[in-house]
Amino acid sequence: MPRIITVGAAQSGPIARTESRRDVVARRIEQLRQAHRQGCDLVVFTEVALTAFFPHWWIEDEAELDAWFEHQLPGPDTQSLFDEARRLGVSFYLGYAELAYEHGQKHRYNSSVLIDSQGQIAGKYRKLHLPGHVEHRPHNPFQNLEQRYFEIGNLPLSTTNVCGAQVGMCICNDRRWPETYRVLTLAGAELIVLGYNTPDQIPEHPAMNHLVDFHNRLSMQAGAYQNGVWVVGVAKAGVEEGVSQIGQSMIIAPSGEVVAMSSTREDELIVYRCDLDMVTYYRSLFNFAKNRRPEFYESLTNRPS
Ligand code: ING
Repeated sequence: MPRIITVGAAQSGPIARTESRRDVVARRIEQLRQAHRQGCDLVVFTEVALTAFFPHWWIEDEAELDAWFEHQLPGPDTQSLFDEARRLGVSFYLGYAELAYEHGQKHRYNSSVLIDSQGQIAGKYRKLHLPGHVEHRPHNPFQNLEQRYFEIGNLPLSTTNVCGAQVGMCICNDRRWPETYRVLTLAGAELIVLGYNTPDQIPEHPAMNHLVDFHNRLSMQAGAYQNGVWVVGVAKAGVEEGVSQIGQSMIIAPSGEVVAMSSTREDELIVYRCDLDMVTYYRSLFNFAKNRRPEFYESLTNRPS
């Protein structure tokens, strides 16, 4: 009996600064319903899927900054999303800005959760690889202040069983680091899900601008093939508060083939029936137990640079 999980990648178009969470949640619920109608077991939303990507602009006031974060999840504005997922029996991945109190201290993370078909939080992750900068760069056409607004995650890359699949989570820049896929795969991932906010230009590195789409595809296709794992990457796309972001939400098979890709930079759902037995097939090529030599890698990687 083939092990199939039907996955919906729910790309988000731009979210305006002035758009209420309630209105954005309504957009996400509409995608959830569309996915259910198309037989999805799991829906993957994007990074910071409930608001505009506020690291793109300078914020001085702490209260103003905190307003961009979820102080509880689910909270008053997001409970309806969890309730609808439970009613429909659909699991989902949600990227969001998390404000957490740990040992009485306030912390801010770029986070994601995996929600099971009962609407319960089954897994949680906090972004480990934070791009961007701390200082204001007024001469840039936009900022990337993730290193100012978020702390480095303090939760391990891990996998959770939802919809009968071992699912690993990561977020945006994490997808550019080969370790992300390898660690999640060694942790048993059959499917890796992630969201991203990726501008179509890099202010500090204009020479790379023509490669932004290629690097997006390359990172995830390589991660999928070299680890024999399904990869689902979901964009916050379009021109959001003046920042033009790529779309290219895609579902990638363990072969590295892109089996589905978005064709707009708006709210768009792409769906694919992912055969988890492909993971077993490709792992026969990449037999981690038999063919990896970690005892050599560690010595190589631990060499002083
Ligand atoms: N955004 C971008 C990303 O990793 C970036 C930042 C763009 C880094 C291009 C390097 C090159 O897709 C986030 N939010 O990580």
